[in-house]
Amino acid sequence: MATPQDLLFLARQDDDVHNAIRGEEKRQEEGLELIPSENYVSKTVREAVGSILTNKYSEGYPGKRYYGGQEFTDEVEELARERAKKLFNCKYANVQPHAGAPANIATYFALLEPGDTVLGMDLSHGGHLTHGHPVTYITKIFNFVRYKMKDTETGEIDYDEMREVAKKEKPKILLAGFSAYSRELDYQKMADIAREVGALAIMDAAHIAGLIAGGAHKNPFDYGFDVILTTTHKTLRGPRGGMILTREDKEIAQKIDKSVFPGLQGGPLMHHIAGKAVAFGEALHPSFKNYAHQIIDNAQAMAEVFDREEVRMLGGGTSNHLILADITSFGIDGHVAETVLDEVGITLNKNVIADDSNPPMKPSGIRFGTPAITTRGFTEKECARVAELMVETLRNHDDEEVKKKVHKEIRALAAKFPIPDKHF
Ligand code: DSN
Repeated sequence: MATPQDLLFLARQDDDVHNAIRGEEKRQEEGLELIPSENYVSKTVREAVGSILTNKYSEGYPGKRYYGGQEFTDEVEELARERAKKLFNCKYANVQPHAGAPANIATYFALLEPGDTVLGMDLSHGGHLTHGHPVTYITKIFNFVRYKMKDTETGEIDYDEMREVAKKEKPKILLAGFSAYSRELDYQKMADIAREVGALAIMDAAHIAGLIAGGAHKNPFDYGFDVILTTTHKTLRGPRGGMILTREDKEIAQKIDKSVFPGLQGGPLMHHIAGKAVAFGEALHPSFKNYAHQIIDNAQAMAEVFDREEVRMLGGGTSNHLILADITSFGIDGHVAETVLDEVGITLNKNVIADDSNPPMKPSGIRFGTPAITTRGFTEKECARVAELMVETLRNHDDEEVKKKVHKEIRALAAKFPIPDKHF
């Protein structure tokens, strides 16, 4: 983790913020991060994000900016774009979205007219808020319809229903992607359905971008997908941010550029774009392939333990980095499970399960995954042990002695695998 010198000025000048950061540093170092959308960036990425690039306004795109003094910002953004294109094998990249949600929203505005329809995954079956949940403003502008899993025990998507809904609703976008789904999608089937109804095929790869970049999962572009939306800070292990990739259609890419700026955002966060460039460079390194595969092997090792202990997993296990477990068999809800596991040094999140009858703040499930602990160097052996400790804690959720014992073992594991400054 960060050495004390990293915060030298902060330590001298602002005790309050300094102490809060030190507290978080300790929390990250001493606990295990199992939130599947989190990761640990390298110190190299942190140096770029903490750089003087934060001082610069750069509205526009390389070679076409609204302010002067852009020779180095242009270089940084070009590096990020070129590396992203190489990673995902596509022709166009917009690296300016501040996060995943603005990337998705900018894409809707680029490619849809008000009232147009998007067919995406139901939230309780694994989809994301920005795929059309009624609490979001985009549902006031666009029409969202949903597909679901056919079988929650295998995770198989109901592609027949998807085709029927697509034929009836005539979506302009068929949206793949998820934030709480543990299996791989059939991109060929989805691309075929999109073509059949004249929709664009778009993948929200926010969660699995690193698995795709590392060759551990299929690349939707290889099946004719038009656009990939993603965050950069999950399995891709970059700084917080978003990105939009276009396979080959220049007109689509130009519409997306205009939609990100000036349509939705103002000045790009050039320090974050530099961090993205560094992270993409790291993901291009051969060792990233091992990392991506290890994430999945580790998640499967955890799933094996849950299976053995007869804890129900949505989708019956995992083919990616995450597990969504129904923990009602322990006689608790997801909120209690999250709290109890936090007490023993394991951070994860409560989550709704398919067609959950419980409310989102007290749902029936927990969601956890392996991107961050894999960065720490955990292999199947340590991951299986963590899963055993999770089950033991959940079974004995009100036994203080058991929790104390588990916490001690978690701290020892965390100490044995410190968060690395370098990824290769
Ligand atoms: N918050 C992210 C996640 O945890 O999946 C998605 O927005």
